Amino acid sequence: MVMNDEYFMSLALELAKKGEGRVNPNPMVGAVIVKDGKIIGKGYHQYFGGKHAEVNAIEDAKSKGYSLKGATMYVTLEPCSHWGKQPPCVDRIIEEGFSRVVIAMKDPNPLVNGRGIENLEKAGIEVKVGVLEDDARKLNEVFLKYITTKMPFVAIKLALTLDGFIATRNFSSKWITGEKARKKVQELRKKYMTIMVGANTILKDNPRLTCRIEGCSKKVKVILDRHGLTANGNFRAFKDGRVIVFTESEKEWDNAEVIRETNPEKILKILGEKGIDSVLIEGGRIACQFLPFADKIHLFYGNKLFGKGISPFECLNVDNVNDAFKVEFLKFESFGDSFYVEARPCSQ
Ligand code: AOF
Ligand code: ZN
Repeated sequence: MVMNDEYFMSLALELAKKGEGRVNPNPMVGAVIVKDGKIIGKGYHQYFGGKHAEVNAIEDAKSKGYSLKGATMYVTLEPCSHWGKQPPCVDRIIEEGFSRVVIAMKDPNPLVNGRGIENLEKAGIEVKVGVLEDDARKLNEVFLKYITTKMPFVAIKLALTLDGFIATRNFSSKWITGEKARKKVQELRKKYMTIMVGANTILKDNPRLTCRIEGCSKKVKVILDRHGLTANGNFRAFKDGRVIVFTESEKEWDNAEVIRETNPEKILKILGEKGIDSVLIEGGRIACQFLPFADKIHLFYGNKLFGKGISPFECLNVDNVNDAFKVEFLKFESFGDSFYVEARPCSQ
C-alpha cells in the first residue's frame, strides 16, 4: 500500500459515506489527519446540523493526546469559511497549527466557494485541491445540484419486465423483480430525502414508503394526487412521518401538508424551497412527467415477459427513432433473477 495523498483521501471518502442518509441537505464529508506518516485522527459529518468532519477528526486526534502542529488534514470538501449551524472549520484548522490541507473538491456553496481555500493560504498553510475529485463529486452529486440550483436532485426508480412493462394491463405488478432487487431499493431510498409516488400507487399497492435499513432517516413522502383520490383514505403511507400532497382537488387531508399545484417543474421548485434536496420517484406513471427533469434513472429488470402491459414512458409518444429519449449507462449489476441498470439522460 502506497501511503500517498490519494490513499489518505480514499479513506476520508469512505468515512464521508458513513453519513449517507443522515446529513441531507448537507454534503457527506470525511476527514483524516496525518502526522509523520501516521493517521492520528478521523472524522465525518454524522448528521444534519452536527459537527463538521474536520472538527470531529480534530477532536478525535486531541482525545488521544496528539498536537496538530505541523499535521496534514485530508478532507473531501473544501473546509467552510462561514458561520452556519457550525463555526467555520477554516478558523479551527488555522488555530490548531496545521501545515498542510489536502482537499478533494472546492465547495460550490455560494457562502464558501473558494473562500475556505483562500483563507487557509493567507494563513500560510499549504493547500492542495483536486485529489480524487471525481469520486468526491460522485459521492455528493445530490448536494452539488441542490446547493447550486436550489432544485432537488431527481431520481427515477422503476421495476420493469424484461420487455419494459411496469404492470400488466389490469395493473398487477407484484412482483416483477426478486427479493434481492427489493433490498437494493431500500439502499436507494437511503440516499434521497423524499419518495414520490402517484395516487394510483397508493390505491393499488398501499406502500409504506419507508426506509427499513440501518442508518436511514425518516423519508418525507410526496404524493401526487391530482383528483384527491387518497383524501382521508386509510392508507399506510399517511400513518407516520411527514407527507406532502400535491393536488388540484379542493378536498382536505388530515395527515398531510396539501399544496394545490401539479406542474412537475413547479412541484420540484416548491420542494427545493422547503429545503428538500432530492426526490426518488417510485411511481410508474408519474415517472414520465418527471423524465425531463431527471438527473438519474434506476431501472430494475425482472426475468419476466408480459407481451403487453403498462409502459412507464408512454407519454414520450415517439414515432421516429431520431426523436427517442436517450440515456447514458452508468452501471450494471445482476441479482440472479433481476438486473439493475443505472443511467442518466443524455444532455441533448
Ligand atoms: C465542511 N465540513 O463536514 C460539512 C460542510 O450549517 P452548517 O454550519 O452545518 O454548514 C453547512 C454547509 O457547510 C454546507 O452547505 C456545506 O457548504 C458546508 N458543509 N463543510 O467543511 C463538513 N458538512
Ligand atoms: Zn465546516
